[in-house]
Amino acid sequence: MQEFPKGFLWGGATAANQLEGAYDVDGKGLSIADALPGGPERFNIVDQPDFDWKIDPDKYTYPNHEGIDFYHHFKEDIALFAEMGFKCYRFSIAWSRIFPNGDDAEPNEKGLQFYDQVIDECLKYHIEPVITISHYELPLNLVTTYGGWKNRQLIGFFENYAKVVLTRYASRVKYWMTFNEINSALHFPVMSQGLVSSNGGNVMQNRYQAWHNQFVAGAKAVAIAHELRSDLQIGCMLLYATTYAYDANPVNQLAALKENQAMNHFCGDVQVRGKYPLYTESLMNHYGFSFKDLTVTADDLAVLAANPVDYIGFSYYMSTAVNVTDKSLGTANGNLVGGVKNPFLESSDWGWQIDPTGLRIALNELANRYNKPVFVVENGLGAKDVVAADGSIHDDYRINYLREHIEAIRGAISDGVPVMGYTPWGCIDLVSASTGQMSKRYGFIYVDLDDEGHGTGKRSKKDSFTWYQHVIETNGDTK
Ligand code: BGP
Repeated sequence: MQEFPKGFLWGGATAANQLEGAYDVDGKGLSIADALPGGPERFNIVDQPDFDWKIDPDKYTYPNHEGIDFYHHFKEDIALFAEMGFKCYRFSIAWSRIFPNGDDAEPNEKGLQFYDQVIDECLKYHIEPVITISHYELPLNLVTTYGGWKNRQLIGFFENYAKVVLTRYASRVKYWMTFNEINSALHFPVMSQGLVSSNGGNVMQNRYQAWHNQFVAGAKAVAIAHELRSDLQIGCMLLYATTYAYDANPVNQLAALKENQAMNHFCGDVQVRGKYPLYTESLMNHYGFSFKDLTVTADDLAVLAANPVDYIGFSYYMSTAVNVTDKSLGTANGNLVGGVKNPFLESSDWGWQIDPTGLRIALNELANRYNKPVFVVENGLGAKDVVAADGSIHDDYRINYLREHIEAIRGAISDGVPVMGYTPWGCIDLVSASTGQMSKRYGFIYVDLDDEGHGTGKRSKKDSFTWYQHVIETNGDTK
């Protein structure tokens, strides 16, 4: 049987805004995540023309404000990760802890000290930190005052922020990523770009302008990182949903190819190859504008060309299928990707189509497209867990999902794909990005909190905890 490489980075992944809590503690400013309502309201805001980002406790709940209070429990939580044998831990830095308003002249030392402690706690157990610089937590002021990422000024603010955190932590942290799921903005630009419909203009042009600014900002971070430490690895992070044509109808095949270009490949093509792909103009024309309509300088293009990322980090939860010829087919749900229901696949409670083979395909596609290492930095099953009377949590459905996906990674390795590691999402239960609530759980570690944030916050081990511990200990035995 194909073995996992020595030094394979087994671990888990989280994001600051979904677990830290302490949203206004020690000088932290507000971020987008702090102003997003929990529950069904969350997804509706993107199309509310008058959405104004005002925190309104009478109208909304804000589960991110407390999270799972990792801010005060990180030692206990990292000790549990260590007990599972984690080789790495992927987390993000909350930009608004470091620059509370995003445009501040000086960083907030207390915020920097918090991540000093988190990093040192990981290193104490020989856990390699893997840091996402920006994960759906843009400082709110950059949205309300500057209009989000479509404003070029954000390039400078981000560069400043990236320089501060990279300089502070680079000697202790080798693995980094720039923007979480940068391509998710195609469908939901709120969390990653700070854009809502009320920004006006051609909404798709806004998104592509915002992307351009993010590409340049990310490339500048890559330059800073490599200057600080030549062996530092800094990647992009893509939301990858393997996309099939529903059938052999060439019309559907072409539609699937276009969908792949728009969703799965565009951002990676720019960030990994350092230049815009050949299909750029056709893609933009489809949305009613031209590349010439964007503000892009010659210097921007030079920065992109000089600073491609080192590896491709990506999240993988599901696949999707495209059919433009038969309108009677039902839509498959997903938080950020749609498509039609694939009759060969089962779905999670939230309608996400479970497809381990799709992960093997994704790994082959990405590694061979770019000829660079790939890192599965998110994967997992969101499910409702039940605590038995004796306190145990039997999450065999999660174990089955993860086992099949790890076996798919093994398959990809046997196909010749250089896979750096695997960090399942939400290794400890945390607030869901799409629902803003707790009951959609991913963790190996259960956290006693409900959708209203009520509960003891106590951590307990699910069955998957011991199972994953064995996987890591044996470097890949999933039995
Ligand atoms: C990705 C995000 C994560 C995470 C995950 C699961 O899109 O990068 O932040 O939350 O999906 O999604 P959800 O929490 O909506 O189930």
